[in-house]
Amino acid sequence: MLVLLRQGKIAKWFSGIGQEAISVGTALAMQPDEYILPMHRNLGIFTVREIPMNHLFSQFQGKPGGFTKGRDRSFHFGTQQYKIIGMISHLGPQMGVADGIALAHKLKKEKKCTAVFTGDGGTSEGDFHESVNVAAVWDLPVIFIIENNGYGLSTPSNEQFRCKQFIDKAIGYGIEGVQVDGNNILEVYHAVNSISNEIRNNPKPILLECMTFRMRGHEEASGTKYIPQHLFEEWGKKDPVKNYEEYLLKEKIVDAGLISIYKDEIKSEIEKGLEITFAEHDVKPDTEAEMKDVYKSFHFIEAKPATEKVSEKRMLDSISDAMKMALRKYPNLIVMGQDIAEYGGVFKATQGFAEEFGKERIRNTPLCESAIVGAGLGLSINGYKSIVEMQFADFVTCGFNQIVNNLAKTHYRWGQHADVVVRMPTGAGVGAGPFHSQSNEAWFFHTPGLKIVYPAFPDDAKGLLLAAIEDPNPVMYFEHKALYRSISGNVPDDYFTTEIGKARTIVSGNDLSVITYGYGVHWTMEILKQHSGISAEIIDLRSLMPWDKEAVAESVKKTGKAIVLHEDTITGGIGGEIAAFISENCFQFLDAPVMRCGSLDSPVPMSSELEWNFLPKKRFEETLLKMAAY
Ligand SMILES: Cc1ncc(C[n+]2csc(CCOP(=O)(O)OP(=O)(O)O)c2C)c(N)n1
Repeated sequence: MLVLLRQGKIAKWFSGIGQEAISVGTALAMQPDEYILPMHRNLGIFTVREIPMNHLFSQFQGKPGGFTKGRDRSFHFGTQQYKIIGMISHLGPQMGVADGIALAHKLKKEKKCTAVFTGDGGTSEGDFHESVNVAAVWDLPVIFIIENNGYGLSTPSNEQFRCKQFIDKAIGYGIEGVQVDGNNILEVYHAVNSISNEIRNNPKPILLECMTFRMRGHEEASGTKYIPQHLFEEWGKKDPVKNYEEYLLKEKIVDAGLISIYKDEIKSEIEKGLEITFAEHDVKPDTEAEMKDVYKSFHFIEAKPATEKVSEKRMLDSISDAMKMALRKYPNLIVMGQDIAEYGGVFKATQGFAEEFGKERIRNTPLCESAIVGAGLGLSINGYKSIVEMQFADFVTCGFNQIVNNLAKTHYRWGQHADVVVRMPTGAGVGAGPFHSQSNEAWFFHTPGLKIVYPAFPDDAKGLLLAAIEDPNPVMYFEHKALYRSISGNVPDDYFTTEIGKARTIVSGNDLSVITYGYGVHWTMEILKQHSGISAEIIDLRSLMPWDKEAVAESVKKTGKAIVLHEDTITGGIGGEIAAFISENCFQFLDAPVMRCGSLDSPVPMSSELEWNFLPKKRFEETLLKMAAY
């Protein structure tokens, strides 16, 4: 590996020299069909699971025969075939994913253990705390393996954490911690073997601390100058490979001849693998294929209501109804969120769910967004669907990384879909101030790999939520808190789906088009009632990603004028994208400049006067009149 790296034949490699016993011992002790979630130093996981060398080399060199078709580097890939779920660069998120995988095993009553790795540096991330805590509370059969090698990049342990050893942290989580000499493969093997045997039958997490040392730099370019030389000498004597070889010789289990045969065999395996990879052509960019893999392909088939029966429902009841129907339809659907079980959620969207579906499926979570969104991905990897309720859309910030880097990118990177719907009670107009009122759909709009829906009416709320749950891709589902109980409408009683990506014309008109969504639709309807002389066409986008370009273009071509209205702050809002699209594609049909209307570029204020000054409703009326008169 070192030679290849120096020759520029592999893109990046993080050496595990000195730490091999941990990867190899763990992978040998785990059953071959149990998931392992490794880190950047765990080459041994991949080789013990017998991934052909050429696949690994093609991955490292970004060739088509790798696991990511040249899209991601080194060990940043997963493979269901070998039950290895690779990392994203952010390190800690792996642990929440492991929780989800283990939860799926537990729900399926499979006696399986999951192993996840972190470095000692990675334990400083919030994800470590959240994930270990969730695993502890939910009794998940996960081994959290900490490779304590004394450094996180260049930062020594005493600048990284104050605890003496990590097993002490286990006490704080109410779980067991085991410490082993990570340079002794037999110790690692026996520890993982006995822990996994125990937790397969008696599910619970265990923290396994492996004491070790990194014999090379963080990565090859960064060197090791910051590490005192004597440490290399001391740990060099404990080299796990050399010591084990000597032990096997001493015990007469192998002799020099056998060792040399093994080494030749391995060398030839490596060389053959390299030859195949070197002969392989480079990836050829194909834009269509690149875009196709951003999402898992999914053929939407509209489900029509079986009967014509309808009931008047509030928005909130409709959302609740959709979730109930989905829970009945999909036995593998799990709902997770804070206070959603007996309490029914802060908005009562899951009232009565725990009684009907049980607390295994309607899961109260600890107060942690990142580990739970990660667990959603883990559930998806292991055969489940999930809905994750953010208590308020604002709190998604704490699960942001898992959404934009894990849920959104996994399918593009290595073909694993993330079958997760994140429910986002959003929006202002409820006097709740800057942290319970934000419109943050634009954060996700800019992240390839996510779908976004945002219904404005109870029937769409049901049809779109059911479509989102059917869709195997990650969907951000925005539901406006102010509309929960203020808007009612007839909703089909039966199961039905509404296609994601299709706008709805609320009112037809000829003078101008108002393109909007969410609360904006209701503001527009209300204001237009006061201006009956203006024939405006209201387009409710309903879906923001993908959004219905055809419907927008068709309307603008007819009316020649477009206002884009949203509740979100104006700068960097979705309206900018829509306005740009109209300008680029409908310019010759326009009789006026495209106008945008959004909230002030300030945080959302609390007091009603300030809040309605912040929101664009009043300014929209002015814009409407200006546009009509243009
Ligand atoms: C969230 C995040 N911050 C910073 C980095 C940059 N980084 C990569 S590895 C690393 C140190 C990791 O240390 P440790 O977890 O102890 O693992 P080791 O490299 O020692 O095996 C850092 C800071 C990152 N990858 N992710």
